[in-house]
Formats: sequence, C-alpha cells, structure tokens
Amino acid sequence: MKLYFSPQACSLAPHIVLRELDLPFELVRVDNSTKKTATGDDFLAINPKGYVAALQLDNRQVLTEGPAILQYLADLRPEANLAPANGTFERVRLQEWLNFVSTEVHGGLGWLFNSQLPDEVKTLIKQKLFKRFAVLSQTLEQQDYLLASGFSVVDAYLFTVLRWTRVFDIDLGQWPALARFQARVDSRPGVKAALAAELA
Ligand SMILES: N[C@@H](CCC(=O)N[C@@H](CS)C(=O)NCC(=O)O)C(=O)O
Repeated sequence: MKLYFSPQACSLAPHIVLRELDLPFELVRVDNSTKKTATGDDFLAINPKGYVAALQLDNRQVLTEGPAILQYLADLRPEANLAPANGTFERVRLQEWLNFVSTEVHGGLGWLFNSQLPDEVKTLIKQKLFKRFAVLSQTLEQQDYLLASGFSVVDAYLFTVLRWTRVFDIDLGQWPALARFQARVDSRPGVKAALAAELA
C-alpha cells in the first residue's frame, strides 16, 4: 500500500492508523501547491480530487476520503480493535463520530486555512467550531476516547485536526478534556512514529 500524504495534513490520521496496526506501507509525499509527488509524479493522475489522503492499494485501486480509508485500514486487522465490527451498532456509532469530525470539525478548521476569508467570517466559523468542541468535550469528560470501548480510528482523526488549532491561536485549554485527549493520543508510540516520519 502507498499512502499519499502532506505533512501534518488530515492524511496524518490514516498514517497514524497504519503505524498503530503495524501494516506494511510506503509513504509518498505530495506538494499540495504543485500537485506533484516527491518523485515528480502528477498527483492529479493518482487522485483527480487533488487532495490527500489517498491510499493506493496493492491492486492499484486508489481509495480516498479519510473516513473510508480509516475504516478500510481498521478492517484489515480487526483484532487490533481500531473499529467495531461491521454490522454492529457500535460500528454505526463510530461512523456517526467520523462524520461529525469530518464535517463539523475538519470542515470548519479547514476553512480557517483560507487566507482569502475575511476575519469576520473566520470569527463566525470559530464560534460554530467552539460549539462542536463543547460536544466533544462532554463525551471526553466521561471517557478517554470517543468510543467507550477505547482508542479507535476516529481518535486518530480528531487528534489530527485538533492539532491545527495551534495555527489559529485557539487555546484548547478552554476545553480541558480536549487538551487531555490531545496529550493522551500524542503519547501513543504509533502517533509519535507517524509525526516523526512526517516532520523528518
Ligand atoms: N473530503 C476529504 C478532504 C481532504 C482534505 O481536506 N485534504 C486537504 C488536506 S487536510 C488537502 O489535501 N487540501 C488540498 C487541496 O484541496 O488542494 C477527506 O475527508 O479526506
């Protein structure tokens, strides 16, 4: 498998999961501004959507969209319990959280990277985001991870997107459960290895 990634982008989530699962993979860096890979290939020919993450399987199929990639990877090693089994209600609960993180948190924070957006709009986006942070915080005050059963792929995703708050001077200390969650996930060996590889 090949994971097309950009350092510290949302592709960090499947990267963490690949390492947590100890699966064999190759990392291919993408320059998001030129849409070229580190080896000079045209990334648009690999993923016409033009964004990371993209996972190329050994059969050459390319899978995109973080929540789909994360679940595909977890199902390769079900014994690692990074996703509840397909067909169970807990799996749907995971999908509920994946959709929440994707649309409400990733989507909101993603807009803040847009330098063309006026400050007033960014303020409105932040106000909405903070309501979503309160929802996450309520759950993470009760349990260590978004699923009561323990660390799962959605935690890798939430960790990845919450890391971006530092770019926008959002102090996660306002939601102590979120700050504790970030520290908890950050201490996992798979997370440390993924970050070290991306920052090298
Ligand atoms: N819907 C996609 C969004 C992926 C996405 O936003 N990727 C960003 C990095 S976090 C990107 O590569 N943006 C570059 C671009 O859109 O040109 C997913 O959930 O995987």
